[in-house]
Amino acid sequence: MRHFSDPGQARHAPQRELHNGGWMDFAESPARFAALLDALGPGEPARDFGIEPILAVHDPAYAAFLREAHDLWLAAGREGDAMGYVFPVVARRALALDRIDAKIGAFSMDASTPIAAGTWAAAYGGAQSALTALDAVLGGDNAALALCRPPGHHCGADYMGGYCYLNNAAIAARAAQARGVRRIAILDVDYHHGNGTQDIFYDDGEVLFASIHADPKTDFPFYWGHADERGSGQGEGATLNLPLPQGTDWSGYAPALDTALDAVRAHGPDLLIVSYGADTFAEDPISHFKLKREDYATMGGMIATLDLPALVVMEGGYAVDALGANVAAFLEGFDSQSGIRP
Ligand code: SP5
Ligand code: ZN
Repeated sequence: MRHFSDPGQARHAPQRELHNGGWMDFAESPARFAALLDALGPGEPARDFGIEPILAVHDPAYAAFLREAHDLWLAAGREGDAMGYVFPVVARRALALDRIDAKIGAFSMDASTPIAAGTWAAAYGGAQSALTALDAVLGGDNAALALCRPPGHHCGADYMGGYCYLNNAAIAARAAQARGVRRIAILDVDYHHGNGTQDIFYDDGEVLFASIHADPKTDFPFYWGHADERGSGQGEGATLNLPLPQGTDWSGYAPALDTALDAVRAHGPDLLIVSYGADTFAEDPISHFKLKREDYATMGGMIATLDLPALVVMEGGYAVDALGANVAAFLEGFDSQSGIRP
């Protein structure tokens, strides 16, 4: 399958993140993007579909904040990356606070999603990559890959978190709907639960969100991704969470993937969006599953047997030296089974 990206995606380069009570080097580094381009080749450039498809998902006030936050940070006399340290649990948007720290807290869910000088350019470029890859699929390609970076699945309509600023999968889903493809399945195979994507489509019965991830009882993002979260209102039953324990290898993963694929088939979508994270890899530095490289080929092949037009959107994966090969294995597995009916 063809792949798409925007050179601006390299411009997001925060220095460090806060967790477990201390600072560590920012795991979602520009080196990830370079590794993907090294392994897969340069691919094709994203086209610019403008801000409108982004605002079909994200609150305009949140998008404006993302755009200006680093400038406000510098104007407040700060150095380095903009980061929050107070997070409201009540009245999240009831107050229009001017101070940069108050804005960051109101628009975020964690302290490991810093805003650097190039963050907006990279997030915007990544969203355009997803829209360009979607356009390839709607134009007749059976599948396309968007090398989004930063990732997207942790951010909601009006909050950032988990290294994510714009929800690329959600933006593509809404853009597809605007072009008449109403029924969509989003399959999220990143190690972490895609809480932002779940939030955006929680009440929506047209968009199935099915996710396989580390049990939030032990892993980020903790407050979402439990098996009893199944959607609400019109979306009741259109959210499927399949949490798995730390240490899960392919023998534990494959049955969950079968369950998720059954749910996708039952939903009867006209488009599949895969939120693909390679942080399920055994050697991932921040995660605790035990998948091997060859498992990604099997995974890609199983997903291809759905025989649906597919947009693959890059999410996490922090074993930088192995990332390109892990994504390539997924693509090879997918492409080898694509067009073969089960
Ligand atoms: C897109 C994506 O994969 N985001 C992940 C965000 C995870 N952020 C918090 C990670 C905390 C990991 N702590 C484990 C420490 C290992 N020594
Ligand atoms: Zn992840």
